[in-house]
Amino acid sequence: MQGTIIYPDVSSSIPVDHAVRTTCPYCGVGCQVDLHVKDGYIMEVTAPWDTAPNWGRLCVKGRFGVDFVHHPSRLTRPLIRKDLGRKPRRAVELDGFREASWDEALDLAAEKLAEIVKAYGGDAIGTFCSAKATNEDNYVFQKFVRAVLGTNNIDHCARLCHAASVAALSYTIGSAAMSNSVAEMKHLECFIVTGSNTTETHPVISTFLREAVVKNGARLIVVDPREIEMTRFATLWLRQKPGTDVAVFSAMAHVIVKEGLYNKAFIEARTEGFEAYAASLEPFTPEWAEEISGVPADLIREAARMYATARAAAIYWGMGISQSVHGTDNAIALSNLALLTGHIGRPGTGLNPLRGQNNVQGCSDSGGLPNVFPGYQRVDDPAVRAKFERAWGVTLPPEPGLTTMEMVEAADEGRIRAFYIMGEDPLMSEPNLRHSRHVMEQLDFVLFQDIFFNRTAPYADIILPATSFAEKDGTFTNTDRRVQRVRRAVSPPGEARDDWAIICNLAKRVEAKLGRATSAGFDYNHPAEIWAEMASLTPPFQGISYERIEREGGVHWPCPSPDHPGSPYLFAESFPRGKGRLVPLQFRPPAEWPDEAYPFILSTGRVLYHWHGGALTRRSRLDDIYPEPTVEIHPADAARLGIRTGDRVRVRSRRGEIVVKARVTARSPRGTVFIPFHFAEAAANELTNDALDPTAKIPDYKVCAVAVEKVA
Ligand SMILES: Nc1nc2c(c(=O)[nH]1)N[C@H]1C(S)=C(S)[C@@H](COP(=O)(O)OP(=O)(O)OC[C@H]3O[C@@H](n4cnc5c(=O)[nH]c(N)nc54)[C@H](O)[C@@H]3O)O[C@H]1N2
Ligand SMILES: Nc1nc2c(c(=O)[nH]1)N[C@H]1C(S)=C(S)[C@@H](COP(=O)(O)OP(=O)(O)OC[C@H]3O[C@@H](n4cnc5c(=O)[nH]c(N)nc54)[C@H](O)[C@@H]3O)O[C@H]1N2
Ligand code: SF4
Ligand SMILES: [Mo]
Repeated sequence: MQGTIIYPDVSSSIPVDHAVRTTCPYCGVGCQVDLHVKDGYIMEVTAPWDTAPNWGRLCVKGRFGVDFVHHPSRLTRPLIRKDLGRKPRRAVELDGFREASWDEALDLAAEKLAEIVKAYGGDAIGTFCSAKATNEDNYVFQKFVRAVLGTNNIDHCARLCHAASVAALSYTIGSAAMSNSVAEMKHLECFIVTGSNTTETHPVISTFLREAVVKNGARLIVVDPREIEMTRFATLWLRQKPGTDVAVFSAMAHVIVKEGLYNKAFIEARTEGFEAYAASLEPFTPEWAEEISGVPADLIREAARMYATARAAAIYWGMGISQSVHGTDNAIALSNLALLTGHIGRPGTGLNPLRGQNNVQGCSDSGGLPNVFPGYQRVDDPAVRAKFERAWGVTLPPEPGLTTMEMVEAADEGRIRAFYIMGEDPLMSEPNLRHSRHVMEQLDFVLFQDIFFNRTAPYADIILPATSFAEKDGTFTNTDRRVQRVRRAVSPPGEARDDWAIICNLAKRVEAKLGRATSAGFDYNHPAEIWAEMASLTPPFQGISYERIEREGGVHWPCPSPDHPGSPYLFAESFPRGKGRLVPLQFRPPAEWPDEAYPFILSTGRVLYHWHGGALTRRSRLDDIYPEPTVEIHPADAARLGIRTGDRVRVRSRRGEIVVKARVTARSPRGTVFIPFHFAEAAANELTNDALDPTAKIPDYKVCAVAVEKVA
């Protein structure tokens, strides 16, 4: 992308200076890696063979993709916008900023934030914490936002990710974390993978899942519109039309009830609402579902029988389920299946939303959400709030704050005047970017903290350079709730500082400007002290300490005391809400559907070699392997439009347009085109729809209507 990394000239026979055990910074699998360092550079990445969760395995990103750490375009000094105060704010590139000292940048940032708090109250500030940063970074961030800025307006990319799974599982069982562990995967007997392109997005987990099929003869049911690699290992592949999951999974439930394949004992002991739920399934016949989804009725029957009659069966899912205006219903449909069959609470079963970012589980666990403190303790529960008020010595706001997309809306309406964005790239990751840009232009103040000048940085007023995972200590929590260490291996570039240290320094300055005594406490010498404070306030973490992680490699929460072994799988005896709720559903169509003007469905998602907005992977060797954006289009559609692989095509929606190269393939079904959202030069989110799921407030990234034409 911009410049190349120049490594020192060392012969491979020279031993490295040291190797440091840490956690991969990319996905939620949380692979353990050893960074081999020579002359301050990470020269090689290997995987220890003797530790969970990856047992020696790594994917291409973990092995070859961490070179972004040494990229010449890393942010190294604080930057201040030259035309500070000009409204509306323009997007400016790096030359629109000047370098500043830490003192100047932090003082100015504190002054701007304090001004807004004084004039409009803390709720006029919206904040975004980071699933790429550590638990400790995020704990301190939410403490600053709540205790000093005085608002609960804090959210992060989980909102654009598994928000619907969280809303659904919180409602049906009372906890949204993945119920079972990675270690169980290779022993699976039967499992459903739906809306998860596992080989590209959770590659190391996919190796264990495939091992279960290849070595143990496990039966795999893939439910996905796209011919992803997992379909090659599937016993059954249900290829539904995008956006029709409630129909397919409810029809499976219909078969299970009609054929008496449900688990009576489990339903009686552990669930509620069976009678009403069973009655609600009446219209969901497989034949009806075939008409809606295109999946043959007999295939739905076969899948229902295979899942229900297995001794143990698990469900794994990803964004195909969650990122929909009916995402909550989709995930409830999966929860209904598990509760109906009793496939939960034992090894090899469970409801398993595969978490995406390296620390998206941890960022939520650490309180990076508008409605909860660390450990999902509700901000509107007076007893909980009193506990945090005592611990932090402040009065805390009692109402839940706004979610990501609600903050964007509030900024549009002038209720929010400033954003503080740490380690996110909303101007690549939010839907309908034209609208997001318009909102950024209206704000009074944008504080931005990242390791790179990403595509959101041009809208910043002040840019604070942070350290990357390789330069800091802390913890990440992976998809199966395993808290693992992140360890400093190399020195930060220039004057970059750890996120938690930047926030502490800023917090003290804002407190001073607001004339409040420093009572909340932002004096830490090491992230271990931050973890200890968070654990002391968060019952499920109380048995986890840095010393213990050092000895055991990682600990699965909940772990309420030092002698507790940790919890690789959940819900053996009961659900956090007591009984599991079986919930009647209705099928509803997507928010936008193809018509004459926009005849194709656009589905967006990921490829193996790239990460989200590309801030990291496009500054890595991985970019040489997959250097440009493409649109996947079915051969029949391509032939009709005269499009061949390599042609440039224009893709238009009601919100914007982009030009990309065509890749003609039958991987996506006829009538659907697929575009990865990693490429700024053709950002898929120019096209996507910002209609939201009413409960989870997640946008529909998997279905919107577009027109496709060849560029002459
Ligand atoms: N290489 C790489 N890996 C990543 C990431 C990355 O950016 N790059 N990001 C990480 C993050 S944050 C996340 S959340 C995960 C996401 O991981 P995934 O959820 O696996 O990623 P997506 O590419 O969004 O793919 C979702 C799948 O949903 C399917 N799908 C589309 N429409 C529907 C539908 O209507 N119903 C169903 N059931 N399925 C549908 C698609 O065909 C695709 O197979 O990946 C993580 N891992
Ligand atoms: N069209 C479409 N859009 C989507 C999706 C989709 O499937 N389709 N998926 C959605 C999903 S599931 C997600 S999770 C979001 C992801 O959306 P984002 O979280 O906005 O995307 P990232 O590119 O991962 O942004 C991470 C930023 O953190 C920075 N960073 C990395 N490490 C550190 C650190 O240690 N400290 C700090 N301060 N910064 C750091 C990186 O440089 C980068 O700028 O995108 C969503 N958007
Ligand atoms: S599977 Fe995920 S955690 Fe493991 S190496 Fe690949 S990107 Fe990193
Ligand atoms: Mo995600």
